[in-house]
Amino acid sequence: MGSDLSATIKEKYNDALKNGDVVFTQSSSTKHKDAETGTQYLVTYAPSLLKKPERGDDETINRNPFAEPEPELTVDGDLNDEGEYKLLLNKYPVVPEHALLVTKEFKPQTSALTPKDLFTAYSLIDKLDDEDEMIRHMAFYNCGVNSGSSQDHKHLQLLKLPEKFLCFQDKLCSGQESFIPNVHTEPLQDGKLSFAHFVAPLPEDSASVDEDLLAMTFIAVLQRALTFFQDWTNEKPKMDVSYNVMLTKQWICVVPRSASKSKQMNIGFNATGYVGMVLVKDEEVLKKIQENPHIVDELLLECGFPSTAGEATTQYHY
Ligand code: B4P
Repeated sequence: MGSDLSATIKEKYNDALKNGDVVFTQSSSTKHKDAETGTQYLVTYAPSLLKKPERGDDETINRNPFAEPEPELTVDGDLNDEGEYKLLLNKYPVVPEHALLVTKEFKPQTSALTPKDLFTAYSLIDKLDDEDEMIRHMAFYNCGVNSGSSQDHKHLQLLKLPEKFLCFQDKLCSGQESFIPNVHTEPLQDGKLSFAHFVAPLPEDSASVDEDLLAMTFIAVLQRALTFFQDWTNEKPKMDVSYNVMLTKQWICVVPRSASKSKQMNIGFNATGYVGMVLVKDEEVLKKIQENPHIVDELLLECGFPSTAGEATTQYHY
């Protein structure tokens, strides 16, 4: 499909939308700045999603929408003719042309990303991004029950990033050379944010990015995230391993997760929340965030783990 991938997705999406095969959710988005951390949040308010069934509801049990996806949503039934992936449209997008990279064979959403998963996602972003037009995409993977995922068949998601939106990871990586974290060099973490997140900048030139580089970088950041699930104290022996992976052409980030939803407010997060894109379904929550955007940082901490910025890995048991 090459460079016309973007046109193929657009055409498929427009047809599916027109024919009612894609169910687009209307929303309104506003930007808010957390004065304490300097972080920008894009808050998307979509009240109609409150009615959507969630993980665990009767309607969501025993149904795998990716086993035999609707042809109307299938952008490519065998991506790159490799027999490994399908590229689908998200049936319930909030952002147009939201695509899903799904394994052809069933694999669980709790399994780690493989070098091939990472490189396939990176190659798709590389085809879809347009530097001249300032069009950027992010691939993300919600792994494990506390990550915000609702489907158990392994899938990554591909989303166009909002125009003129800088994720905190962009600021963190700005002006940084790419590197693979190791025992001497920690992944980047923004010391102002309260929740743990591990970021590594990627090479500027996509020709220098291959499966090995992505795999080594991913494993290095993932290992830091997995530290939180090592049962050193036996305090939480049954905690499920859950994390979010976010990948752009500029960086890769892993965020360990302790909960999919907040207990203090009616809001949950998937990977998008941990780049500052906050989906809100409840009006009360929207009002609270508007009054004090710093609440988002507190909620992200509640659903994640405390930051380890400034600590050496040995200090947090890596
Ligand atoms: P998961 O990883 O399992 O779950 P999710 O993206 O967190 O979405 P969820 O379903 O929990 O919905 P939510 O209310 O949080 O991904 C499964 C994906 O498969 C979803 O995208 C789902 O829509 C899609 N899907 C389900 N049935 C399908 C079918 N039959 N065919 C094809 N695809 C199917 O979020 C609602 C929507 O908004 C989701 O699409 C979500 O990805 C998106 N979203 C969440 N936060 C966002 C943000 N901040 N900005 C933009 N979009 C956002």
